[in-house]
Amino acid sequence: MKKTILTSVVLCMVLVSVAQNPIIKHIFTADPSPIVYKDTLFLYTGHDTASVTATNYKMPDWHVFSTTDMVNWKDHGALLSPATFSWATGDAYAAQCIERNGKFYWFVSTFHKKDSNSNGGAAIGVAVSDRPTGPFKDAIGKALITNEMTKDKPHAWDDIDPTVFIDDDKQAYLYWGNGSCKWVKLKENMIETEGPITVTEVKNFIEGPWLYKRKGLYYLVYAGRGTKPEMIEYATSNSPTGPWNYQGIIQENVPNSFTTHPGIIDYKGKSYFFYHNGSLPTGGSYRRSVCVDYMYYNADGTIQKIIQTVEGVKPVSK
Ligand code: FUB
Repeated sequence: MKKTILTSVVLCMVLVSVAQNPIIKHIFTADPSPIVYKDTLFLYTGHDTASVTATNYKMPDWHVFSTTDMVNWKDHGALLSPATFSWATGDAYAAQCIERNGKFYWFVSTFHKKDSNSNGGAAIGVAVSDRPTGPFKDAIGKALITNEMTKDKPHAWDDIDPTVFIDDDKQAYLYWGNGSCKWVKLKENMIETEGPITVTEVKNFIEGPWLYKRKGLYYLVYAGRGTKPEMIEYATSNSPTGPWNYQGIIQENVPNSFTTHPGIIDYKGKSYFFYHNGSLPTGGSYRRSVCVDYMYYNADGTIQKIIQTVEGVKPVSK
């Protein structure tokens, strides 16, 4: 009898220790955005707090987590919320933080109050800090992108989901959008746009773009096929401004969530794909959880299908 109990306890411990996904289990998290700074991987996420029966998002703030071994995650807390932006109201949608010249710029999507600068709707703001874990303050004092700046889509939430990329020539690009993909150059100060906003053709694009470069090729990875639960698809280009050549689906639907959202990073010699699903107990489309799995490239630069696992990734040395 004693032996059976001991065996069960050991088995449970083994199962718990191999089940890394979702990587954050004490709160519901969404829209992952990783960066590496000084040997530490920092993960910026949204925070779902909707009730089990809710039919829409309730996202009060953005959180920061960090790891040095890919399996132990430190929660630095809710380091930013729409309340930081005097012009903002409503939910803390997808965001991405990026470092430039020792400062950390956290580009966020939230919603604009009705005031002299905007008639409301989704908007993109920027918070800045000297450290990856804050304190963060509004970098501009107004929104960087308002609903009025893009006219191609009639719905009020088309200006969400910022992704920022700095090219080798130091030019920064902001991509974003829901229903259509838009981009604009950023000045070196990262808080002003430069030149016109362009709407670019990206097959099956719905939302959640993630822009990066690998071995001279530009990648635009995004949530697509929004009429069904979302999948992650991607396109490549020889230029950060396109044209974008559609390459296919890399992640099928995720368990128990209508949306999914890519965040991609290389860390300590491996490529990682962050996303969210609804797999925690009582989880769902408005109670999502961030996961991570390996990402592999073929020799020609195409991305292999992401294999979603409960095990997640293995520890790397600190
Ligand atoms: O989390 C709110 C919204 O759901 C995000 O902005 C989208 O990318 C989708 O994940």
